[in-house]
Amino acid sequence: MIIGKDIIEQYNKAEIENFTADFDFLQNKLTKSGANVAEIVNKIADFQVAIPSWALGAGGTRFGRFSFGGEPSSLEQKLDDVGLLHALTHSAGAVSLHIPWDIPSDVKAIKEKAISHGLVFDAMNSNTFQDQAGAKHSYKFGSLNAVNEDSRAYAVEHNKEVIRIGKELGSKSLTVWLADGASFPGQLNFQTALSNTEKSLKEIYAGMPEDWKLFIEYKPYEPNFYSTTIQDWGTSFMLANACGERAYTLVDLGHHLPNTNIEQIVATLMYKGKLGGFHFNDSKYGDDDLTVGSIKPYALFLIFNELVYGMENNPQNPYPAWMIDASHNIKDPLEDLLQSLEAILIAYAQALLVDQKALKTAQLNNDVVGAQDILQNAYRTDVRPLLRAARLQTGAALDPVAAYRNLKVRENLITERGLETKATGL
Ligand code: LRH
Ligand code: MN
Ligand code: MN
Repeated sequence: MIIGKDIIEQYNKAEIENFTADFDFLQNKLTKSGANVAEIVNKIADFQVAIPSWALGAGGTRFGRFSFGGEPSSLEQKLDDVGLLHALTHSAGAVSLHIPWDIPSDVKAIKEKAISHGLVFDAMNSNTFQDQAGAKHSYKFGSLNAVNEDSRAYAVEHNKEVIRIGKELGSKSLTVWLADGASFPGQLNFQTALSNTEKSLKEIYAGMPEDWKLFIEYKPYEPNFYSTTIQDWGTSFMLANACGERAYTLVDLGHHLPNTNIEQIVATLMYKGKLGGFHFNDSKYGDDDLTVGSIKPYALFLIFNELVYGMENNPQNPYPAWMIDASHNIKDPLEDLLQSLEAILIAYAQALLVDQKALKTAQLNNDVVGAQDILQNAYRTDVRPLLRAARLQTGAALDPVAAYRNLKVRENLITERGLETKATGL
C-alpha cells in the first residue's frame, strides 16, 4: 500500500477549518509573548526520527506474543511500513537496521526501495546478545567482554560485518548495545570484563570508516540481573573517551533505574560533546519499551529542554541521532509508532517554547518560583496546532492516527500480506 500526497491532501481538506481556528489562536498568543512561530514550525517540520526495523511487528514478552495481521515479513516490507509512517507524518525519514535480523539480500534493491519512500539509513545495530542458528561461538557468557577469546573475536568480527553492510547502504554510524554482564556475584571479574570490553570496542572503532560514529549504549540490568558491564552513562562515557573522538554515549530512556535524572545526564554529556544518539520510549518500572510520552510526559519535556539547550549552546556536540526504541505487545505497531512520533514532537515543540532569556534571568536571581513557572508555562501549552502546521507545510496528514484509520491501512496490509504474519525481531 502506498499513500500518495493527493490522498492526504484530500483527507486534510475535511480537517482544515478546525485546524486554522486553533492555529490562529495559538499563533496570536505565542507571537504576543515574543515567540517566532514560523521558525518553531520549521524546526518541527525538520525533525526526523529513525524507526527501528524491529518495531514494525508486534513485540513480545518472554511469556508470549500476540501477533498482529499484516506484519512485514521481509526487509522490503518493513521499509514499506516505515514509508507509510513517513508519508503520514513526514517525521520518520530514516530507518535503523538490526543485523542479523534484517540483513539485506539485495542491497541495490533495498536502497532503491528506501529512496522511493524518501528514507535514509541511520545507525546500524549489531547483535551479540543472541546466538544465531549455526553460530560458531556462543555469547552465553558474554560477547565483547567474554573471557573466551573466540567468543570475543567472533563478536568483534560481527560488528565489523555490520559496518560493511552499513557502508553499502550509506549509513554513517554503528550502535553497540551489549547484554554482557553477570547474573550472579563472583561470576566474572569486573575489571577483566571492563578491560576486555574496552579492547574489543577499540578494535571495532579502528575498523570504522573515518566518517563514521560509534554509539555506545548502556543499561543497568536485563538480561543480566546482578551486573551489566556497561551499566551506566559514566561507563559508556569512559569507554567512548578511550575509543576516540568519534565514539559517543547513546542514551536510551528505558535504560535507567527508577527516578534517575535523565535530563541532567543529557546536559552533562552535551557539555562534554559526547551525546551521540538517543532512543525514545517510556516506562513505569524498567526497560518497558512503552509508547513515548505515555507515562512520564513532563520528564520527556524536561529532557527535551536540555536537548534544545544543548543543540543551541553546545557546538562541540554533534547533532544527535534520534530513534524510537519501543514496540508493544498489544497495540497495532504502526499506530503505536505514530503515537510515539506525536509525543516526541510535542515535547520538542514545548521545549522550543521555553523562554531561555527569561529562564537565565530567573536563574541568575535565584528566582526558583519564576524558573519553574517559565518551564511549566511552556509545558502546559497545547502545541498540537504547531505540529499540524508543520505537517500541512510538508504534505503530511493533519491527524496521522485518524488518517491511518480512515484510510484503513491495517486492513489493506492484512489483505496484501495475510493474517498469519510474523516479523523478525524481538
Ligand atoms: C536493549 C535495546 C537496544 C537494542 C534493542 C533491541 O534493551 O534497547 O537498543 O539493540 O533494545
Ligand atoms: Mn535501545
Ligand atoms: Mn532497551
